[in-house]
Amino acid sequence: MKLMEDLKWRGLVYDMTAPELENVLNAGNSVFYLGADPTADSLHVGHLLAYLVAKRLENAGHKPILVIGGGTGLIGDPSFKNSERPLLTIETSLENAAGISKQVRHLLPQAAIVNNYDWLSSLNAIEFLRDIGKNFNVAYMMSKESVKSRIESGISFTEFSYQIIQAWDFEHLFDKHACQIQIGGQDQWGNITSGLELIRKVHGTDAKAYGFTFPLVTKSDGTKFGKSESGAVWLDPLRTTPYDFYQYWINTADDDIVMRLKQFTFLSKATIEAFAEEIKSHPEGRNAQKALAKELTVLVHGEAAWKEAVKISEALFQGDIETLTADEIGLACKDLPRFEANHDPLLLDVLVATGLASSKRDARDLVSSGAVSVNGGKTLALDAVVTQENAIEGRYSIVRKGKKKYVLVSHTK
Ligand code: 629
Repeated sequence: MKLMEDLKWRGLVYDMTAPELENVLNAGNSVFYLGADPTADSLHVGHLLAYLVAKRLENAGHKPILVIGGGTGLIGDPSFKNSERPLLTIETSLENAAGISKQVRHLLPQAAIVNNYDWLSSLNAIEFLRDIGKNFNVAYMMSKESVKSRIESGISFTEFSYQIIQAWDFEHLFDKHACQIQIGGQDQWGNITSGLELIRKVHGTDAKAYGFTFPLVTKSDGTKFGKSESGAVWLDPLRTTPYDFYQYWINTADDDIVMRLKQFTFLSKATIEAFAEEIKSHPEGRNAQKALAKELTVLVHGEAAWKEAVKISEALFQGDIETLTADEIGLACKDLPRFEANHDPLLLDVLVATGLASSKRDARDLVSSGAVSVNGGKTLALDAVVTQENAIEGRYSIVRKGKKKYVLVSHTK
């Protein structure tokens, strides 16, 4: 399948600045670029789609330049934002840039990665206003959909100038690296077209340069993509554990799963169409979700992290978490009722305190009827103590009522 046909089938084409870009993309030998501002020290799953589109272009023979916006991050992109961005310090912007460069390198190991601080930081005010600013009409800048609402509600000259700075990046890459195409999400249309405006002013109206945008990722229930109860889903394993990352994708709604497989995986059309059938006939197997979670967890965190996430998920599902290591239990059980024990507690007290038993009397009945186990072993003694000595790696004990109800005793002595 040709690149454009594949991108369309995957729902990854929002807009293009010229119809001939289809042929340029299908030909597969152009230089293109994608930028990201270092507003945090990690990318999140919202960014991931953009880098996957870049990878698709790369796979089709195009050469990516990935711009890390160490310079633009100091200005703040106002596109579709309803308030002014807080200014980053230079240190934070460059530190964050280093963090996301590493992630980007991991996603596209072959790509050229550049930081626009390297060329933007030496630009002086006179050059900026004479060589670049002179090419922009203020009415043109104000008419952009991406800043329109802010013209009324308030925008600093700093953020208003952002589109010119991003435009200069494009012109710089066009001029110095023969970069003809900029890609970005639909929110980037205004900045991308400003770049084309500048390229045409500087290099003439025949200059061959193009913009390509992909759509925002949406969810069928109307909630925001890329957010879990605990906030954004990050690529950094210290911010979002690989297990939680895996869980995020596993929890994709049946209504969204086919679209998500198209956008976020490199699985073939035939494979995805088979999943589309399966989700209709056997949704309970959640095989499509498992495939999506596998592809992305392996891509971002590697094979071993994916295996561990699967192991934890299965242990929770089958109810044998006693088979996990202490670290895995820590990951798997962070949403379980937890009893923090700084001394060895009485089993009955654990049952009552965590709500597994409604009263001390209920707790006694449960224990003497054999419904309670500690770390997989049945406990009938009413004076049983949950000891650190017998805990898994000295850290956790699993107290279970029946098959599926359990709490975690965390030994903190
Ligand atoms: C300098 C900076 C450039 C070109 C682009 C940029 C960054 C751009 C931006 N992008 C978003 C970001 O950094 O703000 N001004 O968070 C984000 N992007 C990926 C997609 C996007 C976009 O990183 O383009 O649409 C999200 O899907 O919002 O010379």
